[in-house]
Amino acid sequence: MSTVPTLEERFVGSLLGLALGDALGAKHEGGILGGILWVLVGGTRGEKLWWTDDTQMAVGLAESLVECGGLDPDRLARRWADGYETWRGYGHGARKLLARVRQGEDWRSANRSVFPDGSLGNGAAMRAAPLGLFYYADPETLARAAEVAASITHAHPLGVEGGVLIARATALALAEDFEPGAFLAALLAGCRREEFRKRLELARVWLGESPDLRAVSRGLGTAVTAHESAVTAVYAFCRHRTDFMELVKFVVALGGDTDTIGAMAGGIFGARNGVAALPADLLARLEARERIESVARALCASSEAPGHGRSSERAR
Ligand code: AR6
Ligand code: MG
Repeated sequence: MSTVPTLEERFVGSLLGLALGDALGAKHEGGILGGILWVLVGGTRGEKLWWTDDTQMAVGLAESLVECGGLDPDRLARRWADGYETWRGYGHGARKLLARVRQGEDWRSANRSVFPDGSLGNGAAMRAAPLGLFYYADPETLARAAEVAASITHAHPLGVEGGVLIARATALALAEDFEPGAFLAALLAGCRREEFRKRLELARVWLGESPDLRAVSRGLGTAVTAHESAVTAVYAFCRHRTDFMELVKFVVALGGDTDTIGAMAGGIFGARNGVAALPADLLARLEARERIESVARALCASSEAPGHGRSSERAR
């Protein structure tokens, strides 16, 4: 029988699960054409499993939380802008916005420069796991920090809600006692937007059923928008919460934004099951595995450090 993972193993599992879900989903995003494009830009060079913008931003966020002892949105915005790499496959809005921040513009204006009401893409949700890990013991600060971190690039209320939902789901997955019905009920209790609420309700109904792929993708969505992908990832995890490869296969079979749904679901899966539940052969091929593992350990140490509550005041 497997043993219960430690908190540190869950932190490591979450960030590695996110990166692996992203890397495995990447060559399937956008169907056959998307796969060809990913190969052409270099994402599947050799044996390595290369990750996309999802992991690039999640790792940047985790490193920033450790370095600053909490969320410092100005430094985080600069880190994300400096870490931008074209070939990772950023969303069009995110690419333009990060270029403006790199040129010195404040994120508070840049985040409405492409879409006047802000982005509602799933970019805030795809990278939210480190926030759920770092602030897991303080749900109110977690929600506030997730809102601020989301709005650096995703100022639209739907984009923000996606970031908050995935951060909260990751934190809830760390709980000792876990039950999917209670997990979805807790997510619903803290969810304000109808676009997310109706999908969470559907996911709750589906816990007792096994709807086919078509029903899931129609009912929950597989798009690049936050409300049409974040709950899909939460549901995918609820359906395949003990077998990582079954989870990835399900996400890939759903189609659409497979890397990002894989990243969100993988981060929650890893927080629940720990690193030992991830396939070792694939982890050995994962890009920058040591860097991810090391920041996850540091994140765990700082989340438990004395003064953590004080430093998290910066999230206000
Ligand atoms: N109005 C209309 N369309 C919008 C709006 C809006 N307010 N906001 C976003 N879109 P973006 P992301 C559409 O660019 O969320 C990558 O593959 C618009 O078509 O902010 O960071 C990532 O890995 C825009 O280009 O990017 C994710 O999988 C798109 O939504 C995915 O793309 C994405 O918003 C989204 O990344
Ligand atoms: Mg993506």
